[in-house]
Amino acid sequence: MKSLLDRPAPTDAAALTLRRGAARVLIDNWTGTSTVPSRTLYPHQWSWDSAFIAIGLRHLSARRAQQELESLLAGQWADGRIPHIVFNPALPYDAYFPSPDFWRSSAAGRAAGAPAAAETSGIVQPPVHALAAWLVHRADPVESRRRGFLHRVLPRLSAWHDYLLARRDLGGAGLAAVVHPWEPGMDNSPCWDEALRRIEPAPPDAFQRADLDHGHPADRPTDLDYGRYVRLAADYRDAGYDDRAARFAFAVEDPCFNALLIVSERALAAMARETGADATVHTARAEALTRRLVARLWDEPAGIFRARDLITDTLVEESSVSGLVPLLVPDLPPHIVDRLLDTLTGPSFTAPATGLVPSYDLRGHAFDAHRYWRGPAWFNTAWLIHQGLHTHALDAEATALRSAFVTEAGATGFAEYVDPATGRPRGARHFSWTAALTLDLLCADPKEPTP
Ligand code: 9WN
Repeated sequence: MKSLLDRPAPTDAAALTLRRGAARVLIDNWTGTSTVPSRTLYPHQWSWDSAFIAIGLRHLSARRAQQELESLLAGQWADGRIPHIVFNPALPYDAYFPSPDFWRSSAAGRAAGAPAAAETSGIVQPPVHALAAWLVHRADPVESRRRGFLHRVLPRLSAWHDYLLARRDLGGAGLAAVVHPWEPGMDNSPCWDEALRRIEPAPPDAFQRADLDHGHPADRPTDLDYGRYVRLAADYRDAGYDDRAARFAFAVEDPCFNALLIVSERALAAMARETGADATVHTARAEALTRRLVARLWDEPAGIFRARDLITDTLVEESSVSGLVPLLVPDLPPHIVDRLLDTLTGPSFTAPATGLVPSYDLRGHAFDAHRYWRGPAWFNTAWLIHQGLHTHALDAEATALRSAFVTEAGATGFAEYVDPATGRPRGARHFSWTAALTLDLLCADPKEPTP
């Protein structure tokens, strides 16, 4: 990619207005060291949000994009995990639930290597970070080299992947498992319903939700779901966040999570080549992960990747957008790419009103156009699928999705998600990753290859 100064400024008036609007959201949500997903609903730093945000910020300031990732990495644990939230110590506990006094990371996570200087959660989110770091480097390689950015982040990102592949290989087959519905980032997906039914919820008076102060109850998970989220997180905390000691009641191999790990391993290989380090370990891992993803999670009759529930060792018979994200993986067998495209463009995932991709099968029994990850269309998954379509030279489909994305992002004031049937905005507005990824689609070269 050319450096920022070498790239032509956009001349189209509508694109310029959108670009300014997206930049405004990112400026308003910047805290001085990182970007909050939303000033109201999510006032701390979130892990995969920061990666998506850095991908957009690189078009405004490569330096700030580096800082976004490095501030997140400052919350990394000694065992390699990148926590899903790094808390802002200046905010009161009731700004978000679960708050630092619930996670108690610096005390309960001490043996697992939680930092003493920052309070964080103890669970993780999808590994988009190495992909983001590579894209940030590519946006301004001169500035990146001058600041030694890759030299600083490569060891930390390698340790993060080592953690996932060693401590989180709970199925013993070489894929990373998630142990809480917040970890795959698609918290309330119907994919987790069956597994969650086995969990005894925490009693309602044991916790106080903060999300309903800012979000509409119809858009958010139910109290019963929250009770189960709390139970799972508290049990993990009480086991010292120790993956070898904890007895996980929820353990799943998720296709989106593992596809992102593959692409991020490829990004680590690219970073290693760039810095003169050994890339072969990362290339070999990406190849092995790709084979395992196909062997363990591809559902041939359904034409989509599915989550594997490790407690029952069965594929979860629900189709969600997570199962389409592996389009990102360059070395997928060609017939799988063809089948994924059929599913993406078929009746289960075609939302004519918006042209975006619903988070769950439009014809599925649990489809809900408003409620969190149970149907609404999200912009981060659209961006990932857009990159995947380009990866497989499906340029016409990628262009159509890009156009739907920028139209809906602009029309909804950078909403967190939209009703795929009407295009109405839902959840938070001025949502950071929607703005950041809009900027990326407006500014990045669509032919820039995925690592
Ligand atoms: C819990 C911040 C996060 C996203 C997740 C999204 C939502 C949190 C919540 O918001 O989750 O982590 O309170 O619902 O599901 O993907 O990272 O934007």
